[in-house]
Amino acid sequence: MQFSKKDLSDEKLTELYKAIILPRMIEEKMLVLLRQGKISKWFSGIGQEAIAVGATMALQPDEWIMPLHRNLGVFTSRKMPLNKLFKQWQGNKDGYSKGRERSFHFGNKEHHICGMISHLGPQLAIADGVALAYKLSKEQKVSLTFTGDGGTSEGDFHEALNTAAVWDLPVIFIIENNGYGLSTPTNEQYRCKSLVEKAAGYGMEGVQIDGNNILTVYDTIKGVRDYCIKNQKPYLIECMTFRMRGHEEASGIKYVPKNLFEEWEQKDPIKNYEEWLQQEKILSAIDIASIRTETKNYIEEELKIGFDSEKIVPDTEEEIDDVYAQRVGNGEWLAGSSGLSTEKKFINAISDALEQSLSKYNKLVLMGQDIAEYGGAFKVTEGFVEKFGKERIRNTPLCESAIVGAALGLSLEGYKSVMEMQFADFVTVGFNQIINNLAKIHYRWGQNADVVIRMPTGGGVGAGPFHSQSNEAWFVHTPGLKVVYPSSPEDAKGLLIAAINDPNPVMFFEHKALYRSISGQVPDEYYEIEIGKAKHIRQGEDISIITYGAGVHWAMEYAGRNSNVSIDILDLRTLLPLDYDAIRNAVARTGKVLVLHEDTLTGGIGGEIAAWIAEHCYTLLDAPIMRCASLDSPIPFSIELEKNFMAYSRLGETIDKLLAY
Ligand SMILES: Cc1ncc(C[n+]2csc(CCOP(=O)(O)OP(=O)(O)O)c2C)c(N)n1
Repeated sequence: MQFSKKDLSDEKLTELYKAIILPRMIEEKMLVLLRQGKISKWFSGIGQEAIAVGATMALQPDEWIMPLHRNLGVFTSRKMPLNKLFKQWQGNKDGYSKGRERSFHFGNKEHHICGMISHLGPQLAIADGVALAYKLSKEQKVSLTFTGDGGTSEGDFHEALNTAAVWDLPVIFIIENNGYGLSTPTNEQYRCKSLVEKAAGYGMEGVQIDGNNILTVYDTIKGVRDYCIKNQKPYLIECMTFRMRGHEEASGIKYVPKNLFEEWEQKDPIKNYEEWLQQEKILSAIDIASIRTETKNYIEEELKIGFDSEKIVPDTEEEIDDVYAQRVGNGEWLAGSSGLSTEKKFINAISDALEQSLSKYNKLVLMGQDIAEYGGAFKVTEGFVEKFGKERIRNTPLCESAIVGAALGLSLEGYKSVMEMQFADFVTVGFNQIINNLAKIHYRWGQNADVVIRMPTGGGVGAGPFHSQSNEAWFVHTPGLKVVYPSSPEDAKGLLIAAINDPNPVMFFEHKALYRSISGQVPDEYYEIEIGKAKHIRQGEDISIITYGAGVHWAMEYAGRNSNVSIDILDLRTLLPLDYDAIRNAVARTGKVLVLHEDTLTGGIGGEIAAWIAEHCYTLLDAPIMRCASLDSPIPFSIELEKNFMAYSRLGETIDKLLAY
């Protein structure tokens, strides 16, 4: 192995030595503890330390890194207290995730590390978002993210690299090519000669380097960092290395030919560097022995603290409380006071909320397909580019997953973002980021995801199975998200402003059929409507209809046409969290409840509401709880079939059934 000192001082070379032996010596200790049953699972990075350590040392300490499961060297080189890391690995309350996450699945804002989720791929686009924040704030910084050779096959790799290239983002993408993805060798993973060839396909520069040579890694990444900042461009680095142990300690290595271990043992990053330091007389054998003793003592001392901690006593209230970030100025919602209002269509109320929020927050970015000059598929953002510029009103490539990930990255740097899903249906290709990254991050390690995803949803427009679905129930089942679904222009504006103010990820459903068919008085000023508060919109005595979105208009229309029935209507407005007090009051008012929604019946939120009423309001009921929902089929294209599909077509008969009790 050839080492080149370049202009590095002996102190720097020694610092790098100390940094690279720390993760190795910790791991050697961990393997002993694993055998003793003191920790449960371990993914080894032995033999690959030069990459994590070299990369981290080449960056500034306040530049974000997105590491993976073999990158202990990132955590140690950022000087995280070892005792706290030990607590983390044991699932201790005083670790970085209060015992909620395993091994390296956590992050920490103070150390600018955004840990992975189990799914390989999604962390790449988070780096795009961080780099976008740096770019918008004109900071001289890069973000750096890791992937394995296996991870490069994920669609997220493609989306993240493409977005970084198109948006000219200063991101360093590092591939740790260690020969295997679990048991899959590289010849079953990709067909190009080397992974760095992929850089050209994205229109970015790339280089393949020896990932076992700490000086090569350090020097390359320092240079690449300068390049990315100066040119405002991403860069791909393929680091060649080898996984010297099993995928994880329990999974064995039978499938790896023995000679490969022998070959790579000769290229061990620590042994080689140590020998070179001695040859060059930078460190003597005595120096090395003393550094090793010092490191060993440090690990032992920290272990004593780390292993001397109490077992977790679950606190249910804390578990639930930590799912969401607290709203700033919690409890005080900004009510309008001027009394001035204008008649507006639903769609214009949405535009109003966005426009006023963009004026209020310099650090608010809008992202979506065709939202800039074109104004979006529904023209919600028409004219915004002229007012707020293309930096903040961002057209995105066709890559929902990367954009949701980038939104999370923006949030790490204190930005807010609103992403427009062109149609709510397309959320399926950004699903993983929403469900697993955005929704869970606050509970996992206390980081919030200040993101609103606008979801033009629903049918009645003859657009067929992939442009008309109601998919709100998918998200209601995911703790960590908020799900908002307004039915009137006034609510749409106030709720969207509140959603943008909320530090949590909010799925904001906008019914497409209401965009231009519904108008109402909308306050001119900037105001909020409380998230989680339903609205009692019609007083009645015979039955209570609990509904939201288009259902509110169906119920109102039916009540208007049938003056012989006294119908009480509750508009839920927010589906997660539900307003249980308002639901109870609605039940109490009539004793007969119908839950109405456009979403299909089975697994729809109506089932949840009905179950809650049965459990908590049984004595208030005079009839079974009824549900009226759309057919349990995909939503069809033909207008006749769509009408038949819709809950509305069975509303009258369901009400009659209920009244008959
Ligand atoms: C989306 C997804 N699919 C499958 C897995 C299971 N899995 C965990 S690690 C791994 C191999 C990863 O290989 P590579 O990206 O080369 O990284 P390495 O483990 O070699 O460092 C697999 C298949 C996963 N975590 N995420």
